[in-house]
Amino acid sequence: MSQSDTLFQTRLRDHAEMVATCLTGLLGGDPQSDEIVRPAPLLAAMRHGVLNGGKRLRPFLVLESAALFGGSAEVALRVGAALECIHCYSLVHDDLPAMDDDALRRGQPTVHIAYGEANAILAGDSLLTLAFDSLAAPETVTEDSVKVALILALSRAAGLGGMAGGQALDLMAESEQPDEEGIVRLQAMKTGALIRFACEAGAILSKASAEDRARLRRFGEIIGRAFQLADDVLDLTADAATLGKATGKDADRGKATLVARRGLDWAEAELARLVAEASALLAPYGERADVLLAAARFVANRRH
Ligand code: GRG
Repeated sequence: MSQSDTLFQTRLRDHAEMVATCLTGLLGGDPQSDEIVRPAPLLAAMRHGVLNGGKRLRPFLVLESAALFGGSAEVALRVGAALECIHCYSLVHDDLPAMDDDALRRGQPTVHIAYGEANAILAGDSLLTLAFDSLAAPETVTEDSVKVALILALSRAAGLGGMAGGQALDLMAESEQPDEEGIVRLQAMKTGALIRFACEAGAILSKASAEDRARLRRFGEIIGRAFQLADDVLDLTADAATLGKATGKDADRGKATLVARRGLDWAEAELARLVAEASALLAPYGERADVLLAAARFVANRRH
């Protein structure tokens, strides 16, 4: 393992601890101003869906892309925690019987198994809202133009033309068999959009130049694509105990993935190509981008 890969592992672990502390604070029992009460079963379901491990990769990307441009780590942490709320909501809803119907997530019972379907739906709804609450809160970002840019970018990444829309296309793909372009597009929306936002957000909150922002956005698109490709490889090759969730679901549902169409050898070559593209993209930042590049390698090579 190279020095930057070791540094990446340490930072991923350290950042995850900070993110968990921040999320624990957001999910406290006391109502905030203008809230009336935080119902205990709903709060418990939300906490189960959020404070149950997870790599916290997306907040890591926010923190590290902000660090690249000298942005505030405190702000990046709160933006990353907001993003993690949306990621966790998507997992809670994705696991519901009407979607992927999963009983296991991060090695534990899914939220609807532990707290019932109604609480799981409401937990997802409340996490989505909490993310924007956290972004809008005065202690997260003080400058209005930055705050609005973050809220707009996250809305576009999470909603109709982003993650939720990608999930809809994914459900349609079970019966409509999209072509490769269609698969790439739906994956860029379903999985890629939040990862793209994670990388771009660091540039936004640091008030980086338009050129730097576009570069980080492209980096996010590339690693988002690598993330989904690696996930499809894992769905085909890993066992449920290693992953902490069910596997083989894509094939069971007749879902078209690029790996199923092109094969594992192609997928490995494509992952290497994406890492090389990411590396060329961040070359102008020199050593300062080493940890982000280690993140790209981690995403492409992850086996759990
Ligand atoms: C329900 C609106 C809605 C959207 C669901 C993200 C998503 C869209 C569905 C999840 C399906 C899935 C397993 C996609 C593969 C990529 C993915 C999001 C994997 C889980 O992310 P990790 O590995 O998980 O970052 P941890 O547990 O580390 O947070």
